[in-house]
Order: sequence, then C-alpha cells, then structure tokens
Amino acid sequence: MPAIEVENGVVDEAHPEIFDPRAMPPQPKEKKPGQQPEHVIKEYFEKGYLVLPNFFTKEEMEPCRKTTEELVDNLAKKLFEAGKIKNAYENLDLFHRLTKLEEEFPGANVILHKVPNMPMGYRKLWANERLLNLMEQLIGPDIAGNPVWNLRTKTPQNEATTVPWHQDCGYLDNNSYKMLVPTAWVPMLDANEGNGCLQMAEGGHRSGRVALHRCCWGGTWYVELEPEEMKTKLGINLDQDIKTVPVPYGGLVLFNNLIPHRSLPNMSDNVRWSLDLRWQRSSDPDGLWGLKKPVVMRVKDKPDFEIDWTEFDSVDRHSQQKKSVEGDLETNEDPEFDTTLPGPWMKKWEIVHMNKHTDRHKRDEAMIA
Ligand SMILES: O=C(O)CCC(=O)C(=O)O
Ligand SMILES: [Fe+2]
Repeated sequence: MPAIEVENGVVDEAHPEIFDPRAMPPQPKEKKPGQQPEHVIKEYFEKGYLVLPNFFTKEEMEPCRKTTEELVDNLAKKLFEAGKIKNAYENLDLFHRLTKLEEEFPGANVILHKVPNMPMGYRKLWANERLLNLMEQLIGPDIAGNPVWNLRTKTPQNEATTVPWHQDCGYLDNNSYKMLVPTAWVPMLDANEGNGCLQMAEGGHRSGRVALHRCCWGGTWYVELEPEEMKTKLGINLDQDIKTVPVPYGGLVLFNNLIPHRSLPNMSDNVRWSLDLRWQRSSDPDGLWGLKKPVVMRVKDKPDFEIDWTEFDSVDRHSQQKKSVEGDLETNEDPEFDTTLPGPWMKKWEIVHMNKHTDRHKRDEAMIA
C-alpha cells in the first residue's frame, strides 16, 4: 500500500446538532434490558458523557479479565522465547505481571496495546445484548462496531499509556466530525484518580467543533489539545468543567467523539486495564481513512441478525495505519516486537515534536521532497 493522502485536521466547520440533545433518537416506549430512562440518555447528549457505575455482571466481566490474562501470558512467552526477557513472571497476577515485563522490555505494553485480532472475550462484551440495546438509545437501530477499539495496558507511572487531552476526532478522519461515534470505556478493575481514570471536559462537545491538536506528545504517538485551545475554541471553563470520572469494576463511561478527555497518570501499583469500544450508525463511513470497515452488529427489524466477523478479522488495523503513513517500506525490524505506533492522524496535525513514532514517516517525506 502506498502512503495515503491525509486531509488537514483544521476545518472551519461546526456540527453541534450531531452531538447535542438534538441528536437524541426517538426513545423506545418499552425499555429493553440495559436501556436507561430518557433523562439519563439526555444527560449523555447534554454533558457529552455519562457514567453507569453498575452495568455489567461479574459473569460478563470475568471473561474479559481471563482474555487479558491470556494475552499477557502469550506476550510473556513470546518475549521469553525470543530472548528479550530473562523471566516470564508466571507467578504474578493480571495486575502486576505486565509491569515486570515492561521493566525488562520497555514497550511490552505498547505491543499488547496493538493486539491485531479482537479476542472472543472482548468481542462478547462489544456485542453484548444489553450494551447494544443501550446503543440503540444513542444512535438508533442500525448499529455497527467502529473499527477503532483499544486495550489500554496502563502500567504504573508510564508515559506511553497516559493519554493527554484530546477529542477522539483528533485521531479519526474528517468524516468523523459529522458522525456520532459513542465510546464505552470499560475498566477491568475499579478505576479512580489514583490509578489513572479519565477526566472529561463536560459540555466540550457543545460547540460542535474540533479544535487544533498537535503531534506528538513526549515520546508517544498521541496528539495533544492544549487547555488554552479548549477554552478559546470550545468554550470550556477550565475551573468548572473538568470532571474526574472514577468508575467501579462492572461500570462504564460513555462519551462521544467530540468531548475533550484525557487519562490521569497511574500512581498505583496495579496495571489499570480498560477497553474502549466504539459504535456508529451502519450508514456512516469508517472514520478511519477507509482502512478498516465497521462490523454490522444490529439491523433494524431483523432481530435474528447474526454478526459476521470474517472481514473484520481479516484486517489488522495497526498494520494498516502504519502502512498508510509509511507505505510499504522494507525494514529490518521484527514486526512482532515493534513498539512504535504510527498512524494517519500524524499527518493531519502539525508535527511539533518528533520521536520514534513519527521519525520514519517524517524521514520518508524528507526523502521524497
Ligand atoms: O484509557 C485511556 O487512558 C484513554 C482512553 C481514551 O482516550 C479513549 O478511550 O478514547
Ligand atoms: Fe480518547
């Protein structure tokens, strides 16, 4: 694949009606399991986010933890067999093992964050019946899973997993400025201020605008939205609107793709595991430069519809993202242990700071020029 053209992220457009209470679909008269009272759904559109502290049962969440344990175990074995680490730390639990792997092989958490295929344990949660019923209340009955989902491997005091202020549109293509992409952020333990839960800029979606982001933050692949820009461009009151959003195990945070948010540093001894899962209307584009199609999850008036994962499974988003900025460059690096995470968002914003994630495509551009 040759490197793709990427439109500049700065546009003089505002689409508040796609994200604010005007976007709320007609609400069902009879509630299905998982569906919330109308005033709660309204809060999502008014504030831009919503916390549901008790949503999943233990039976629904445990497979997620189990899946994560397996992913860590696979990674440990792979690193050990390749001679990259001296100890696979088999005796440590889910909340401590990755920290040790990360100590011995910095970037282990990034490799895990880029897991190419969505394991069954996560898939079940993403397509959970009650969660999709809830999605119907946000985007209506034709629902697809948006290809951007993430496992957050937030080891203690780690730069690469501490996400600075951003609007999710900052990482998506410009079509995403005109489509509602709800996210459910689901922690695998109680998430709080101490272990790096989220902060939201309440109401930061109400202008309908995407503000200026810059790339890349510190030694990471993240874009950054400066607080001053949040204030002037998005009308956020920095003293009043910033909310810290703890959420217990079994709960979730719902938000939209325009609200500025960040995650706090993890000052605890535990790995703060979470999943972020996204949906969209099936009729909307992927929001990801055409790199990976959404997976249809629900079709109006077809209660027996079954999800076909074949196409979704066949595309590794992270390798597509990398190729889309770097092209098919030959490298000597072993893709299995590649700890960089380049993607098209790096071409959408001004690069004010280069690091290992940006280096190669910038170098390539210099070569072309
Ligand atoms: O989990 C985090 O640290 C960041 C989450 C985030 O930005 C998102 O889910 O969009
Ligand atoms: Fe985000």
